Amino acid sequence: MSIALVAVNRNMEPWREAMLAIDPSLRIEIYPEIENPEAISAAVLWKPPADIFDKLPNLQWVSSLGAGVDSILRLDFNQNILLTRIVDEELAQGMTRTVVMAVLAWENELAKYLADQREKVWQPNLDKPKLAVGILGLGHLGKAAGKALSGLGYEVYGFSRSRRNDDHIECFAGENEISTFLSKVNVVVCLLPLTDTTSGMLNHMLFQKMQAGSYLINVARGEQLVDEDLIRALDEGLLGGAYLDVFNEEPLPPAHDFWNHPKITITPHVASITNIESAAKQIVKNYQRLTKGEALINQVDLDRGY
Ligand code: NDP
Ligand code: OXD
Repeated sequence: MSIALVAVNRNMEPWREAMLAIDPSLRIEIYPEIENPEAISAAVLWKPPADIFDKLPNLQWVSSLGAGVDSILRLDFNQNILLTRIVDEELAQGMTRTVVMAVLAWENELAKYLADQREKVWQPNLDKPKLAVGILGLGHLGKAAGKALSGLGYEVYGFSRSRRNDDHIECFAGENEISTFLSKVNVVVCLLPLTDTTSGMLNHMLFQKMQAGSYLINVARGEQLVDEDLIRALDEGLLGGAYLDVFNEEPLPPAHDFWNHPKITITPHVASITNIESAAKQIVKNYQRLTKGEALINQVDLDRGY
């Protein structure tokens, strides 16, 4: 039995080394140089090619290389294959720091002061907004970000599919409560998994339910945002600004309107980067469990899609 590492345009050699450092007996091959595809029973995938499941016909288990599994489930995924993802403190800490950075930059008008500095302009705004932050998605990452923001003294609200309880976050759940949730906040952070339900969820109708001039932070998936609706909402003043780390098309095409929009801040899908060493530990542990016939950790519910 061998493991395939499949992440096109990514150097997977450090992943192989990290996994072999934990268990030198593993047989690991890096796609597309797979000697015997029939012998591959497990694969670590990131944005896999569309025909990957035809090329590796005997997979028993697939792990995402990150937290999201949307790029795997959008393919013709055989429901008999076990699917796991990375759930990791380092990933949560990285995401928390990015979300905190985006909230602090908005609160402190960093973009305005950077522009003022370039013009040597001294123009303090002494009316800082009082921020109430709403987090869409109270999973591993959303909860961690919410806790940190609450620790910094922000009011924090959260929205999830099923009801959650949290010491730091006032929790809302389900379609009936989304309007109330949105009415309470002036910053919305998207940390939802991409599923059929969340695709296109960040749209004009949702923006209308937020307080006028709210800030949108999307660090989840680009497909959750309707690009034209964001431009419209910013131009109408419905939203005050947006921080975007993820995009419908990545890399963001040079001609896209987001690049030059004065109210949009862009980073290239780097909100939180999977730590190779800690992810390798989980992957090797799961592989060992698979070979012993034990239940895997961080398994994805294929019916829910996350
Ligand atoms: P989890 O699966 O732990 O949490 C998902 C949360 O979203 C849960 O609270 C879930 O509700 C909620 N949710 C799912 N569907 C809905 C819905 N339709 N309506 C309301 N709430 C919903 O995910 P993680 O926190 O680990 O990760 C979230 C996403 O972040 C990943 O899927 C990935 O796309 C993205 N990500 C982005 C990175 C980047 O660098 N930009 C890095 C890492 C991740 P419930 O609690 O009821 O199940
Ligand atoms: C992830 C990501 O899902 O990096 O882990 O986007």
